[in-house]
Amino acid sequence: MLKQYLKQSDPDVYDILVREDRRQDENLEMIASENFVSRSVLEAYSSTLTNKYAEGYPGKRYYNGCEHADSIESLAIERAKKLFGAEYANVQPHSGAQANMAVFLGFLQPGDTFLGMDLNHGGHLSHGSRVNFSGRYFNVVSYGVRQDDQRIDYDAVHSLAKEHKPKLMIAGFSAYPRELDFARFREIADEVGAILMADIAHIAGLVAVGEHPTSINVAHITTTTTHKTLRGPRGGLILSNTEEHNKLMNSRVFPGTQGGPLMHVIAAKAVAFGEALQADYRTYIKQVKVNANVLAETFMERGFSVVSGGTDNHLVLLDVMSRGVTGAVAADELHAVGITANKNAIPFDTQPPAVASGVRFGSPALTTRGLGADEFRRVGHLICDLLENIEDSKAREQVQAGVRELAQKFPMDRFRLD
Ligand code: DSN
Repeated sequence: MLKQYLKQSDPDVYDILVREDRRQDENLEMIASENFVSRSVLEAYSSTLTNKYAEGYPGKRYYNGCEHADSIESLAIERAKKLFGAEYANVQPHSGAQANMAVFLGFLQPGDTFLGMDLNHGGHLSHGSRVNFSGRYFNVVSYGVRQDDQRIDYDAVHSLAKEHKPKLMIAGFSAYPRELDFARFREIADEVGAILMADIAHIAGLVAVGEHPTSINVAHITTTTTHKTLRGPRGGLILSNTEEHNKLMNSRVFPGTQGGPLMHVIAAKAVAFGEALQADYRTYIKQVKVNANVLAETFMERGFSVVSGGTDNHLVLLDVMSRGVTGAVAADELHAVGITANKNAIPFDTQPPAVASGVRFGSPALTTRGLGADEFRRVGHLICDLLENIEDSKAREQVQAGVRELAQKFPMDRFRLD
């Protein structure tokens, strides 16, 4: 419906949107942080709630006319609490970074020290990168992974915490393929009197269905995005366990860091949380893990080096430099044959971030599209075929044909409103 009007009124925008639909149809989406939302999520997202200003919280708004905004936000909160087994939820953050900013504003003063995972070892921009607000306004101490097995060195985290006495510690990542030990993080946080924030943006879907140990009631505060494994609209979420922390987080989201909430996005979050509470979502998440594992195994069978020797979650970090190709070249070459993934630093990378030695792959989007273990094995081989024959145009054509065949076998129509 939406696009039929747009086609008439604004053909320029319409054309771009149709081209994006086609791109999603024709390519295999393997960016670990992306997914495909359902039609129901899209419908809620494109609802007239986009027109409504609703500063404040349900029952305590600054403007009138918020009765339905109140209902939808209350429903989203209840579903989020049920899904994660949390006492309190704030569904207003526009993104994961905004959720994190609200936590920093709640527990830290400018110049205070916090401990987060190094971006180059798999952390996130908002966990203390020098170019991000988190690194500009606070004193950042970073932890990383061990060189030998590329897993988080909890003893080193412990030593850093004792030495620097951070006020806040972050357990979370954007490129770490292994389970996080939230209980160990909390033990360390308690010893030094720090608040523990778990950022489960990548693994929220796994946590929700018990396919990754939960951070709820282990960390003081949990932040997440809603659009990665959780398969909802783009956005953020904060979960907490006590009334005191809930009040603090609410005030730091609004008026602390945001103005009016995006009510149409909150409606779409409610739909996505409802979907994640269904039994088939658990089946989906289990398949996400199986598929990522198959991909890692395929890479290793073909002699490629995979960071940490495999995966426990939805992502695989492939060390392409060990085969003489940079992450940037590998990601561009993959893009040229229809596989979308991103270059990524690997731990102890010798290349600058814009070049990088790795490529990060994720299974969430293609699993939603319907690909199973056999297809992921096939995709893994196609990726290796390309990376092993980067100069060979015939090999490239064969890989491209394989990608096209898979894409056609799993059509995307059911993810569209028109
Ligand atoms: N851009 C996201 C990711 O790809 O992990 C994190 O913000």
